[in-house]
Amino acid sequence: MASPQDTIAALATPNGTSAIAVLRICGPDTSRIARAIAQNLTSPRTAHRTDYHDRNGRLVDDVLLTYFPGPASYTGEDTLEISSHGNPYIAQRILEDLLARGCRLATAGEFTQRAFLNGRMDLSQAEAVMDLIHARSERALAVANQQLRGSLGRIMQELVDGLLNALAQIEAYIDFPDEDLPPEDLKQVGTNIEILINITNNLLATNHYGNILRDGLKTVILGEPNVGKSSLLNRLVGRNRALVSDQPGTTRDYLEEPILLGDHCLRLIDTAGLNPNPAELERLGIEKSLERLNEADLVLLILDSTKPTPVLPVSVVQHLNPKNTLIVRNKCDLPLDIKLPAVWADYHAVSTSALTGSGLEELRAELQQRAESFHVELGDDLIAINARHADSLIQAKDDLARAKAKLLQSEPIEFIASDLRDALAAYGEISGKIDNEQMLDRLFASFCIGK
Ligand SMILES: Nc1nc2c(ncn2[C@@H]2O[C@H](COP(=O)(O)OP(=O)(O)OP(=O)(O)O)[C@@H](O)[C@H]2O)c(=O)[nH]1
Ligand SMILES: [Mg+2]
Repeated sequence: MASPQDTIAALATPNGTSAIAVLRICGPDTSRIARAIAQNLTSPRTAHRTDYHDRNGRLVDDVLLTYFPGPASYTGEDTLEISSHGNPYIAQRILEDLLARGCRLATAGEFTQRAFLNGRMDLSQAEAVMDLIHARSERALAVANQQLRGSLGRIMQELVDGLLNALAQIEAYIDFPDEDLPPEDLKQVGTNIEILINITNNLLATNHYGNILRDGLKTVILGEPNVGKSSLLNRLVGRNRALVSDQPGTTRDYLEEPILLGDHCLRLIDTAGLNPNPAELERLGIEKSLERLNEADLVLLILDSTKPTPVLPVSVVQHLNPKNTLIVRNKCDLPLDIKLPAVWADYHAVSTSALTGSGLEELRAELQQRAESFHVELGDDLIAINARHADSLIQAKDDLARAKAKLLQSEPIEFIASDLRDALAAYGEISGKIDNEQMLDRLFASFCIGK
C-alpha cells in the first residue's frame, strides 16, 4: 500500500476538452503547496480566484482554488481542489507543476482509499462512491446514495451486535468447563443464530438485483429467423441500430444496446435467429445466442403470430420459465393469428407489431414491471449487495450453520464459539474491519484515478 505520508495529486475530471477541469491534491504538504500557489489563501472551503503561476513563475491559467483542511475533508486529510479551464494541456501543465512541487501521482481510488483508512467512511460506503459514479438509472442512483449514507453499514452493525450477544452468552461458560450451558440459554443462542442466518439470507437475496442495477438487466431477444427480433430492438431503442431484412439469418453476431425504462437500465441483446438447419456461419451465431441466454436475467421470446409456433431446441427451453420469459407475438398487423400452444399457457404474452408500433407501449410497461419484480424489499432502506458482499455473507452463513449444528449436537462450547468468531470476521469484511491489505489494494484499484 502506498505511504500515507505522500502528498498525492491527480486530475479528478476526464481528460479532454471541457468547460472546466478539476485537479486535486491531498496529504501533509497540501497546505504548503496551496500557499505557494496563492499566498492569500485564507478561508477554508471557499472558492478563491487566483492566477496560477508554475514554479518558474510562468502564468498557466486563471483558476479557482478551494482548500479543505483535514480532518473535515473527503479524505480526512488536507485537500486542495484546483479548477482550471478544461483544456487537457493546461491540466497537464498544472499536474506536472504539482509533481515538481513535491506531489506524487495518485493511484486509482487512492483518495477514497485514504477516506476509508482515515475512518471517514466504511468499505461499503467507499464502494457506494463507485456505484454512484457508475449509476445509470434512477434506482441504481437511489441504492448508491443510500449505501453511501450507511444503509448497508447499519444492517451489518445490527448483525455484528446480534452475533456478539450470542458469543457473549456462550463465552461466559468457556471459563467454566465443568458447567454446562443451561438448556434455556442453549435454546436462546440457537434461536439467535437462526435469526442471524435468516437476515443473512435476506441480504444475499438482494445480490441478483444488485447485479441488475450495476450491469443493467440483461434482456436477451430470442426467436426463429425473420420473426422481427431486430425490428423490435430498433423500436425499443428508438433508432435503426440493427440491420433488418426480409431474408432469414440477417443477424449473425449478437448485438447489445442499453435502454432506460422507468427506473431501470435494460441491456437489450439481439441474437441470431434459431434456425433448426443453420449454415456454418449461422451455427456459430446461434452458439453465441445460447451463450447469451445462459447469462440472461430476462428473455423476450419472439414469435411470428402468423406462423405455427416452433418447437424450440431443448437447450433453449430448459432456460425458460414464466418468471424469466416474456412471449412477444410479433407481426400482429397481419391478419392470420395462430393460437399459442398449451405449453406456453403459463407464460405472459404480448402482441406487437414492430412495423406499426402497435403493442409497444404494453411491451414497455411489461418490461418495466419485470425489472421491478427483481427488487427484494428489506426493511426501509434500499439495499442491493455486490459480489464481494455476497462472498462474505455466504462465508458467514456457513460458519453460523456449522455453529448451530454443533450446538444441536452438544459439542464443546469452544468449538461453537470459534465458528461464531469466524462468522464475525466474515461480517466484518463488508464494512472493512479487516486486516487484508491485498484485498483493499485490489478493491481500490478498480476505482478511477482522481477518485
Ligand atoms: N408485417 C410485419 N413485418 C415485420 C414486423 N416485424 C418485422 N417485420 C419484417 O420481418 C422481416 C424480418 O425482420 P427482422 O427484424 O430482420 O427479423 P429478425 O428476427 O431479426 O431476423 P434474423 O436476424 O434473420 O433472425 C423484415 O422484412 C421486417 O420488415 C411486423 O411486426 N409486421
Ligand atoms: Mg435480426
